[in-house]
Amino acid sequence: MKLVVAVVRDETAQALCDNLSKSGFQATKLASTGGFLKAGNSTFLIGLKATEVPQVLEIIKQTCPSHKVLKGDLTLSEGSLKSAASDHNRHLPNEVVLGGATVFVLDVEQTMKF
Ligand code: 2BA
Repeated sequence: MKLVVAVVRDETAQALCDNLSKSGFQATKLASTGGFLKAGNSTFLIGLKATEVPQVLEIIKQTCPSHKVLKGDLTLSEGSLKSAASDHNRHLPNEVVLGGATVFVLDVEQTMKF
């Protein structure tokens, strides 16, 4: 048994929920906040068989493309990003590449449902 932990942009979170569900995978979506930009993102917990990991990684890869955010773009839709940028103004690079997903694959010793 494995646990895939995937941090994705909020903008792609609903599509990821839908695509995982369509393919028969159960997932839990947690509201989370990036430590650097302090903008909201979503963290998925996906419990699955080891043999299913490649399929889930492919779904995540296809659903969550990476996204470049330029300093000048921070006034656009990402409201929380804008305020994060003002907090971090001196440290924020001109261009931040928000990965489509940051993924961790962990071994699970035991799983149970009561
Ligand atoms: P944040 O921590 O808000 O980071 C957003 C983006 O800012 C990062 O995108 C990266 O491009 C940039 N960044 C982060 N720390 C930086 C620094 N010290 N200096 C310069 N640029 C920096 P991603 O790497 O795609 O990460 C997106 C989100 O995934 C992160 O949001 C965080 O919530 C999570 N994440 C990334 N790496 C992680 C890790 N090793 N452990 C736990 N969570 C991680």
